[in-house]
Amino acid sequence: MKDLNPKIDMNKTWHISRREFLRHAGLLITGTAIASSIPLSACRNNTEGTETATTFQTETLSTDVIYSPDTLKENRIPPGQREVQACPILHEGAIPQIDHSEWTFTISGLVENKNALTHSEFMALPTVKVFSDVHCVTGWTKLNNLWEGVSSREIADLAKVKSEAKFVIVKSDYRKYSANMTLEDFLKEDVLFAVKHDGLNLTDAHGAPARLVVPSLYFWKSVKWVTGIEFTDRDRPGFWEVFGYNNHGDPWKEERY
Ligand SMILES: Nc1nc2c(c(=O)[nH]1)N[C@H]1C(S)=C(S)[C@@H](COP(=O)(O)O)O[C@H]1N2
Ligand SMILES: [Mo]
Repeated sequence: MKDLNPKIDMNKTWHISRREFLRHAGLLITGTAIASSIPLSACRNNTEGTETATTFQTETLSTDVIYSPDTLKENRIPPGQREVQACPILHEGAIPQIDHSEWTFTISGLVENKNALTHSEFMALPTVKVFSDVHCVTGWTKLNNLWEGVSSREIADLAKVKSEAKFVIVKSDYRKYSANMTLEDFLKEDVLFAVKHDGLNLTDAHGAPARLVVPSLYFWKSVKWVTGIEFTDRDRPGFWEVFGYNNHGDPWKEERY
């Protein structure tokens, strides 16, 4: 059985070694297939320097914000999780260099409107704001995130999803990352393709130009550097699900591996 409780330092000097990352993956892979570099990071450590992100608290939010239901719970820390203040950066491989003029968002599968939106077309779509918590399967929880971007429902409306579709695969062409979920989970009100976090544009490290955010599931489902979505009638495991992660990933039920 895999180690469900990696001994990761959850202090502010949060750091995960390559070995721990591999343990996180429940894998023993050699070579360069999986690299990790997860430095201590505020959410903004690599931008212009003068910007400081606001830490939003529930009571400071305006009325146009969608509250992820879990943020209204009295206990917001799921079992086996620990709250961190830092803003960890976690992914396999290197941060892709994305030229926004080349980036597209592809809508495919069981839809009436197959589409490939350019960056400016995507950015012109109506946006929503969502306030959510984030739970990584490695054990860290980051509360109070304010996301802004295009809701999953907006994308589904644009796509005109056929009735046979029951699942989605959200993809990043960069290093072929993907995550699967039911259409029902995807269409929850608090799911969005975020382009901003805490009031500022997403950084490259956190998935710019757009990342999925699915607050009700472990954060591995929240694909960074997203490049498209496929609607399907058959479920197909994504990047980590292939390696034995739980197919669903509900943090409150500890559906980890
Ligand atoms: N494209 C891509 N998206 C990804 C990942 C990845 O490796 N590649 N890792 C996932 C995991 S395991 C986590 S915890 C979050 C981390 O997001 P953050 O770096 O913004 O904290 O991104 C998720 N999305
Ligand atoms: Mo994660």
